[in-house]
Formats: sequence, structure tokens, C-alpha cells
Amino acid sequence: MNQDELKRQAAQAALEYLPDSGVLGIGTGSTVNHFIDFLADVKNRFEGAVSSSEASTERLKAIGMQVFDLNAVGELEIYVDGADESNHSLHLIKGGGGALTREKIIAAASKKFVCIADESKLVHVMGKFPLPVEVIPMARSYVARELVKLGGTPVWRENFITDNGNIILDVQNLEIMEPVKLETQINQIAGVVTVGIFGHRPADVLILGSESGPKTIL
Ligand code: ABF
Repeated sequence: MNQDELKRQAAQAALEYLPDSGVLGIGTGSTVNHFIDFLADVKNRFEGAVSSSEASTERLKAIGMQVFDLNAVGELEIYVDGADESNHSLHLIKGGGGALTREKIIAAASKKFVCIADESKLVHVMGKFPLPVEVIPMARSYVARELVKLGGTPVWRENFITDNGNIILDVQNLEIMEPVKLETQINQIAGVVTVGIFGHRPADVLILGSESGPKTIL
């Protein structure tokens, strides 16, 4: 099976975690796109969804699901989203798609975060995937200097503006042995909006597509 087929396998397996009704939290990326496609067959059970990106919003509307502002709904029962890397404690690196800020907000507002990915995303130590950091544009150079002090090599994701009007620095050459500590350190840098480490709020369930079928890590 190719990577996309493994992503689709994980997305399909996530359907079993859906509540009977209510509003769903929906992330961003190609794995989530498969999940949204599967949602089409069960969408009438739900009032609608809260979306982490304009891209997912459009895809949800295309299958006929109503999309709500997070401020219009209370705590969400479930959030389904992908990831760029996960360690065995379900700490995640997210943001390759540039939606990390809204993803982190909705994950925080959800009771259960179900992460879906292909098995290549599971690593022992995160950091091989460049760590996305969303930054206020005026602070780009200052934040880059501070990230160098933390041992990273920040690269400006040029020609990319987030849905929130900010820029992204992708930090290379990190070996993230203590995800929660590094998340806190980077969060403290003035000008940082969001760091793509989901450590304080990890996934609750990780579903990995694999050649031998979906694997679930809790
Ligand atoms: C999204 O899922 C992003 O945070 C992350 O970059 C992406 C993974 O992309 P894909 O599912 O396309 O591999 O939530």
C-alpha cells in the first residue's frame, strides 16, 4: 500500500470514534481530507463541524456539512486531525500544512483528540520534520535569532501567509528529547503565536495506517 492508501485506512478507522451526534472538530491535511470524504455518509447524524482551516471548511461545505465558529459552540466531544510526526507518548509535531494555530485551539477545546496518520509519522524522537512556528511578521528576524539560541536552524516559509495573516518559520536540526519543555520555551519568545509541538495537549488516540491494518496507540 502507498502512503495515501495508509492515510485513507487510518481515516476510515477513525469513524468508530465518532459520537452519536453533536458538533465535530475537524483538522487539516490530506489524511483529514480522506476523513471528511468518509464523513459524507454519516453527516446527517451531526449538527456540523468546527474547522481548523479555510481548506477544510470548503471541503466540509462541499459534502453538505454546516461549519460553525468555535465561539458559537461549547466544548467539542472529538477533534480529528493529522500530524507530521508523533512520538510514542502521542506528543505531536503539527503545522506542515500551516494550520497549526487553529488546530491547537480546537484540540484544546475538545474532550478527545483522535490523530490519524500513516505509520511513517511515528518516531522515537521528534525533530526530523522541521518544526513549524507561527510568528507575527514584524518579529520574524528576532524570533529566528532566539530559535538559533535553542539549537535550531529556522527557515522562513516564503510566499506563505497563514489563515491568521502571520508567517511561519520551519525549524530544522532539532532533536526534541523534551517536547513539553521545548514547547514552553518557544511559546515564551515574544512574537511567537503558536509552536507546532502538541506536548501540553497531546493526542488521546493515535491511529496509524499500516500494511497489516490500522494500529491504535492510546
Ligand atoms: C495537519 O495534518 C497538519 O498539522 C499536519 O501538517 C498535517 C499532516 O498532513 P497530512 O495529513 O497531509 O500528512 O493537521
